[in-house]
Amino acid sequence: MSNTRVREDEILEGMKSHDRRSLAKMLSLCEKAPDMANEILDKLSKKTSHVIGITGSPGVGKSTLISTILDKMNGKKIGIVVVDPSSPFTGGALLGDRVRMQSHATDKNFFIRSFANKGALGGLSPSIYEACDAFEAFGMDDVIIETVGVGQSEVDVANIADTVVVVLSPDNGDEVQMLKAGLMEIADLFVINKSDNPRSQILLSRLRAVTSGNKEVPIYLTNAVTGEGVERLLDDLDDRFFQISSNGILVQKRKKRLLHHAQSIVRREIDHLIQNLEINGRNLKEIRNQLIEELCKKDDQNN
Ligand SMILES: Nc1nc2c(ncn2[C@@H]2O[C@H](COP(=O)(O)OP(=O)(O)OP(=O)(O)O)[C@@H](O)[C@H]2O)c(=O)[nH]1
Ligand SMILES: [Mg+2]
Repeated sequence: MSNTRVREDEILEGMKSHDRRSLAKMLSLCEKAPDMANEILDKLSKKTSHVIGITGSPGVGKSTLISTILDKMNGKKIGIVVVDPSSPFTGGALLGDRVRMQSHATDKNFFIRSFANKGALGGLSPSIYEACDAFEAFGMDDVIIETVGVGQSEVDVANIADTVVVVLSPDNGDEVQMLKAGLMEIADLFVINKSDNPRSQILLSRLRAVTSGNKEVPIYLTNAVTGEGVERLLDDLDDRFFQISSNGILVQKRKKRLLHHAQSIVRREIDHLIQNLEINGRNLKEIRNQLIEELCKKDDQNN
């Protein structure tokens, strides 16, 4: 048997016996060798976890909220995906996030994993779909995905999450005015975090005014540092999962997720083909570099 096959079998067996090291390997495969990851995942039965996307502008308190949520999870098994905001917007805050969240990393019920945000146009990395499947195959009760609400990633998160939580904060000036239509559309519920800031009440009334007339989107006020309001949010998240499981919405969401996952696999294959394409013995990178050089030369001559 080849080494790769032995490794695949080890991961498969490890996943079945809830071995955390195997889950770690599985998640690395999701990122580095998604085809192999999918092959293993196909052989595993999956729990339907509640997949919760938590999105919002940089610094609104998403990671702090997730840490507080984890504090309150008595015995629930949770997988957490933090989409590495490798953009200049939030690069600095990332280390802080990790430190806060990592205080939970040794808890055997939680598994935290960062993913590079390398999807096209700032969208989510396609490996997130496989990572989500891996957490479900491991038997997690909930899967939480933190993404920064800039670019395409917040819209993408709606393609994978069963419930999208949009977090706002009174720190960010008039956030309601800044709320992009896309974010409004994908929100299943809003959280106004940093309720200790008195301006949160103004934000609440503005948000109520903007959302009235649209679909009913509940709004929660939380203080992620003290935990105020977080329990109510968690109870309602559980209730919502129960509701969407029984009224057919979850089935629709899962169909949508499958479709987007399939599209992401096709896109990844095409990307791979393009990367490896050769024209007259030269790959695309060489051709592109030569083109850039020629264009720069022309530009120099014109100036
Ligand atoms: N006063 C107050 N501060 C908070 C609250 N929640 C978070 N913070 C602080 O806000 C800052 C940013 O919190 P993070 O949890 O890193 O925010 P984030 O949304 O994950 O940020 P990015 O991942 O960079 O987008 C930290 O200094 C937190 O301590 C809150 O409810 N009240
Ligand atoms: Mg964060």
